[in-house]
Amino acid sequence: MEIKYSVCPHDCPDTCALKVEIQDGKIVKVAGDDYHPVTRGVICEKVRAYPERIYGNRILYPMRRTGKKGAGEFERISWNDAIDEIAGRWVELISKCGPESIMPYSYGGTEGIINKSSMDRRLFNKIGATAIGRTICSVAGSLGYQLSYGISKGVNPLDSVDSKLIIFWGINALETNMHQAVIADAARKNGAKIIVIDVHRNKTAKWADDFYMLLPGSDGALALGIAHIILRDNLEDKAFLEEYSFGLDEFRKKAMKYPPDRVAVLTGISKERIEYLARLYAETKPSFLRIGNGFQHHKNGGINTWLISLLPALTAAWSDKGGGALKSNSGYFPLNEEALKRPDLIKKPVRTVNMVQLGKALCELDPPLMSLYVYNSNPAVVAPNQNYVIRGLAREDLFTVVHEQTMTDTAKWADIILPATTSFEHADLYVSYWHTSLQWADPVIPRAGEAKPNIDVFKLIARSLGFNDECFLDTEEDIARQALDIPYWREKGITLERLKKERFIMLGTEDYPFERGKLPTPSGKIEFKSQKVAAYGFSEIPEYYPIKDYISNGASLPKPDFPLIFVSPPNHFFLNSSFAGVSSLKAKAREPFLEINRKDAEDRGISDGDLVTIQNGQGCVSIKAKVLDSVLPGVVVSAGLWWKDDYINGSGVNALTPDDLSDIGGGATFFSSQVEVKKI
Ligand SMILES: Nc1nc2c(c(=O)[nH]1)N[C@H]1C(S)=C(S)[C@@H](COP(=O)(O)OP(=O)(O)OC[C@H]3O[C@@H](n4cnc5c(=O)[nH]c(N)nc54)[C@H](O)[C@@H]3O)O[C@H]1N2
Ligand SMILES: Nc1nc2c(c(=O)[nH]1)N[C@H]1C(S)=C(S)[C@@H](COP(=O)(O)OP(=O)(O)OC[C@H]3O[C@@H](n4cnc5c(=O)[nH]c(N)nc54)[C@H](O)[C@@H]3O)O[C@H]1N2
Ligand code: SF4
Ligand SMILES: [Mo]
Repeated sequence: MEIKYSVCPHDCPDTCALKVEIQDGKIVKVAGDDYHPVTRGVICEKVRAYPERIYGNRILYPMRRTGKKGAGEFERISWNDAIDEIAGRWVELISKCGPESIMPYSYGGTEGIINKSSMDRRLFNKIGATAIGRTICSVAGSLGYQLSYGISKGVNPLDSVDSKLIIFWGINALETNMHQAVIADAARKNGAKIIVIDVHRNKTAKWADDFYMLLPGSDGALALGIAHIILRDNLEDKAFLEEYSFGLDEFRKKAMKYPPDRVAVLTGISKERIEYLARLYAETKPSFLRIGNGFQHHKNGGINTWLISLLPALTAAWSDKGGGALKSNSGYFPLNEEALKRPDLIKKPVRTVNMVQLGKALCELDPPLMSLYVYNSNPAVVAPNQNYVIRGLAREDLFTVVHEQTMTDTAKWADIILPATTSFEHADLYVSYWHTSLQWADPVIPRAGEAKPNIDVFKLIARSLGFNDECFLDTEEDIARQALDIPYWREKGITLERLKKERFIMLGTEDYPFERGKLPTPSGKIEFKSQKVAAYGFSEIPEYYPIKDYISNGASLPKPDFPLIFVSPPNHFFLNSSFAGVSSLKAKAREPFLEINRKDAEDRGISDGDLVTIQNGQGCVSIKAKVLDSVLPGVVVSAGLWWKDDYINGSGVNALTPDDLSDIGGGATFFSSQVEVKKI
């Protein structure tokens, strides 16, 4: 038995350090690294099941489509043939239709910097391919938070153990950020109170001390209501605000328009409960707001995140260790993006497609996209407006390449499938968007079959296309060195050599956003008023815009036809759509189901366990209903992201989600979906 160390590559805030047990060259157990101060030997059950994922249904060699598009019939070919075919088709497309007829599509399959965003960007920049805007996850919330603080930096989660009030706002931490829940539990043992604000009673809400169930997308109204009470009752920290904030006077006028009785109507929370929450927040120190992705997947998600992120400024929560907020901590990891991605290789400006609107891009773009190269993503399952995405992938004249570890719903639509290594089979550099450790992982097992890491494939294609730039020869270690080659890392004495020796390096918290006078906002202060937001077409003082002002999917039909808001958050047992092909995890997750409130169920003659259809102008999903009081009337919830065949009618939750864009940043609006539910 051999013990080796690795890093979890998945798109999860925890970025766990892993301890891997290996027998006869095979992984037999994946556990948490006991030495890592955040992981502390504990990981989720998804990654504990990894041996099944590595040695289960892997794609082991390159394949070419033999049957009809989407039929899933393929023949084995050699790597040489696969690369020749891809390069050959692209050379032809570039000369006939121009380089912008080719487009990459990727997201967070691996969060390793090297295989996520280095050689791929170089190659597609050099080609002059259509660019992809990677907006599917967190852009609206990140930009919203940055309107306040100028950068994605917040509380070091390890410090939140000292907090006395922890609010999980739109985050199902127990399932999606488990180590934050572990830390919160330790804080609770020291007397902290844990509160959850969410649209349904999820696992985290059941575990918390108090739960506020509100109407989808009404978070901005709640934040204004809390601000109203704090300012009305003189509970704000005047000295802190005087020194570190900008635009408070005008914000105060706005907040005064949100008294508790009005906010109660907008949010569905009673005015007494709103009063209680605001006082508790203002009077408990340190207070920590863990801001999640839930509400920023609505059409008003960016501005709502801005509003929520201003609350810790009102109370000067930032002044205490363990106090403040945390949306994303990616700002602690600046990298040398120019060296990684080589934007200088772009010869002339190219068009950009928003990844949220893949169906539209494939079906409507003029001049059309003629080739799609998918890696690190499973758009047939994860992208909104699924039926439109499938219509695009089904185009006979679209040359689709999918580089994958397993036979996903997207891979079935490929013309060429390429086998990808897992993170245990290749080296990479890892940052986290939650904790503050930089990590390195070497491969710990041999590559499965003929699988190759992303960067190797991009290098082969570059060579085949005759690209001689030296950057197409770089190894993983070359790229990692380039990524860290900026003053930030040099000043901290952090090099690849040191990282490889130490495996992980924890950064300090000296760069907190409230660091005196150094905020990278236009005013240099926390902004209650923003000039930047005008660029998105909103007023300089944050306002609450209800989602119903934006809702448009199924707009061709009158709104009363789709009176329910449909929320489809991620699944405890899967990581987005990854792991939804792992049998033991699927068995634990049982089957997809819909949570519906008793009143909505009664109105529709639906009983617990009935089969129902969820429908709107875009699609229809057949599913089992659970009648519960865990959601408000008017709201239905179904956790994703099962693969399509696991639904009775072969249609997943994203058949119902809109490809409309969020208020700021062009983000995804998965949860602002309108539907009707009917008994089958
Ligand atoms: N087990 C597991 N962990 C994961 C993932 C996974 O798929 N599975 N995915 C990873 C990824 S990529 C991400 S981005 C994160 C996402 O993890 P989170 O930040 O937790 O975000 P979500 O789970 O999308 O939504 C969180 C909660 O917000 C609620 N919500 C929906 N609309 C609203 C609203 O209007 N207001 C409020 N207050 N709440 C609302 C949802 O019901 C849900 O309970 O998790 C990561 N971790
Ligand atoms: N309805 C609804 N839809 C959602 C969400 C939701 O909450 N509700 N969440 C959204 C969010 S927040 C996100 S981040 C997206 C996530 O969407 P994706 O980033 O597409 O996430 P995954 O479903 O995990 O798919 C990643 C794929 O990459 C593959 N992969 C892993 N490592 C490698 C590698 O090294 N090389 C290659 N070539 N492939 C690799 C995996 O096998 C997997 O199939 O989904 C979004 N979709
Ligand atoms: S998915 Fe998240 S919690 Fe699970 S091992 Fe990976 S980083 Fe840790
Ligand atoms: Mo995400």
